[in-house]
Amino acid sequence: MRRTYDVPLNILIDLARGTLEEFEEEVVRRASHLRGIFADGVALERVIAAGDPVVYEVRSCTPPEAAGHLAICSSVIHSGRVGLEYHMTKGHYHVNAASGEIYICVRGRGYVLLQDNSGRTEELPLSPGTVSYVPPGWAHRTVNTGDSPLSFIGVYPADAGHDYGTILATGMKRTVMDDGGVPTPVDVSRLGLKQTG
Ligand code: PAN
Ligand code: ZN
Repeated sequence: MRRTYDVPLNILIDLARGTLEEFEEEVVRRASHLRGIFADGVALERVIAAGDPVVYEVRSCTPPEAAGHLAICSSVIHSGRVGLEYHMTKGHYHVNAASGEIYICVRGRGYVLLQDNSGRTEELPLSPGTVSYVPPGWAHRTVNTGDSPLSFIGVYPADAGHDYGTILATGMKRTVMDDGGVPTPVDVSRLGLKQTG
């Protein structure tokens, strides 16, 4: 039965996996959905040709997209690399710029990369128990730097909307690279590679 979210209710999270057990929508993003996201487009095409792995999966509860309601989702980013970068999400601004978000990390290790449209950037490390506060107006992208899945729960205004186009057009300033075995936040320009797609 589809939930209408007009009465109080509980939603179950599988705490071992860090995923919603009850949800209305699921999105599976494979490497081939992420052209233009990674700095090393050649490495990405190799990963796609080698089997096009699932990079991340998002389950969402979908209350009405109206002021006052809160959307809840779980994201699992599988461990993996594209060139010197790690598996990561597309990243987005919220269309309604007044919408913030919180991420509650349940499993794994990584970073949430943030930037605002005045050029400020921030990287917040993620590990089980971290609650990351994304203020209104900050784009956010999540990176799994570990050997196991990174899972987190996101809570945000149901009418936030997702703007992927701005990040696709401009890229994000910062990324995380494997620097001699150490996941290190760096300027994308440090990678010196061309994006494709
Ligand atoms: C998250 C993200 C999720 C996937 O639920 O949507 O982690 O990332 P992309 O949407 O950038 O592909 C969230 O921030 N929602 O607002
Ligand atoms: Zn968001």
